Amino acid sequence: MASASPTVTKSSPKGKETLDAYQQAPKKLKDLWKSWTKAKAPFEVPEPSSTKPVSSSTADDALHAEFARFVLEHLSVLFAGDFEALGKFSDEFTSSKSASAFSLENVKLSDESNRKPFTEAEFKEFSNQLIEPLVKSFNLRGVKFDHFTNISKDGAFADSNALTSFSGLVVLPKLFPPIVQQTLLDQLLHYELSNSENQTNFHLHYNLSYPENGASFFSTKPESSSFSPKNLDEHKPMLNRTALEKNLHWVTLGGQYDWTNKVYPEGKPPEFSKTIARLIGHIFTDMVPEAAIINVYSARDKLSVHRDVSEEADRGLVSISLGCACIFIIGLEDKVTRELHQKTLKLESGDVVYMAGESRYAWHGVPKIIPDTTPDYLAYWPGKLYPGWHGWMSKKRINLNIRQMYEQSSTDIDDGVSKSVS
Ligand SMILES: O=C(O)CCC(=O)C(=O)O
Repeated sequence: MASASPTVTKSSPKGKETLDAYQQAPKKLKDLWKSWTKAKAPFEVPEPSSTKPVSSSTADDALHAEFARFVLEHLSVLFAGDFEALGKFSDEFTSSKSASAFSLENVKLSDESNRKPFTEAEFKEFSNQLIEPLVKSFNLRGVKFDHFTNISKDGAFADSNALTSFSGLVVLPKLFPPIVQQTLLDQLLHYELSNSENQTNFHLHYNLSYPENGASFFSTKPESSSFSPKNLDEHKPMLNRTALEKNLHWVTLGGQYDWTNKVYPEGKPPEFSKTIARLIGHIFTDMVPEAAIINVYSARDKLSVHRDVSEEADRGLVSISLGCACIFIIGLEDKVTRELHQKTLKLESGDVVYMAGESRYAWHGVPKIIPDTTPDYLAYWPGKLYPGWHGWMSKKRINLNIRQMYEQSSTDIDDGVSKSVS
C-alpha cells in the first residue's frame, strides 16, 4: 500500500536505483492482478511450475514440537486457568509418538471465545520467551541472510516462472503458530489501534474519541459512535460497528506514513512497540523494525500493484498474514533480459513473507481475499468478552507490514531488555 515518495534520491541506499513511486506497474502484472480479482471460489490452483517447491514439512514438524515444548514448559498462563485444557494438552503432547508428529494446530488451547488478551507487560514477557523457539524454527527453514534461499511453499503455485527468479524473496509458511498469531492480533487491534499517536485511515476526515484508559475500541458498544466527521457536509457520523466492520483499512505504527504525499514525515515518530520490534528484529536480523502498517482487509478488498520505495534503507520488509487467506502476486524484472517474472502465492494465517535483496522493490499486490478462511483459532476473535464483536475476525485478513525507514537506525531492539538469544 505504502508506495513511496515520488522519487527517492535522498541518501539513496546502496544498490537502489532511483525509483519512481508514481511509475505505472508493468501491464503484464496488472493483467494478472485483474484476472485474479475476477476469480471465483473454488480457486483453481495450478500445478507448481517446473521448479518443485521445497517441502517445509520437516521444519514445520520441528517448529510445532518446539512450540509444544515451549508452551508446556513456560506458559500455563496461556490456558487462562483452564486446567482441563492444559491437562489435555499435556496428555496429547506426551502420548504423541514423537515430538515431531505433534501438531500444535490441533490443540485447542482454551475456549478461544473467552480468551483474555495479555496485558502489555504479559505480552512482553511472552514474546521474550518466544524469541528463542522462533529463531530456532526460522533457522530450521534454512534461511541465511548472506545468501537468500528461495523457499517455496507447499501449495503455493507459480504462474510461469520459478521462485528462483525472485532473488531475496523468502516465503515462510506458518512461521507463527496459533498462539503467537492470537497474541499479535490482540496487540495490534486492542492496543495499537487505541494508541492515539497511531494514525488510521479515519483521521483525515474524522475526530476520534478514544475509549478511556487505553481500553480497546472493541470494548465499546457497536451502536455507539467514537467517530465524528470533521466536516458534516462531506461525511456522515459513523457507528462504531460501521467503522470497525466496514471502514477500518489501515493503522500506522512507529513512522507514520503520509499516504497523501507518499513520504514519512520529518521529526521524531511515535515510538515503535519495543516488544514487536524485539520479536521481529531477532528473527529478521538484517533489519530494524521502525515503521509498520496494519492493513485491514474485508472479503471484497484488494490492494493494487505497487512497490514500497519510501524507505531510505535498503533493508528487508517483513509481511505477516493473519486471518483469511489471500492471493498475493509479485513481479520482478530480470536485470539482464528485462523480462518480467511474475508469481502468484496463496498466503495463509501465520505465513510470513520477507522481501529483501532484489525483491525488496518488486511490484506486488493483493487481488483477492479468500472469504471465510480465517482458521478457528482466530475466527472467534475478539471473543465473548467483547459483546457485540465476537467473531469479528472471521471475515477479515490482517497484514502487518514492517519496515526499516533509515539506514542509520536509532532503534535498539534490546533496549532495556536482557539478551537471552545468541
Ligand atoms: O497485504 C499484504 O500482504 C501486502 C501489503 C502491502 O503490500 C503493503 O502494505 O505495502
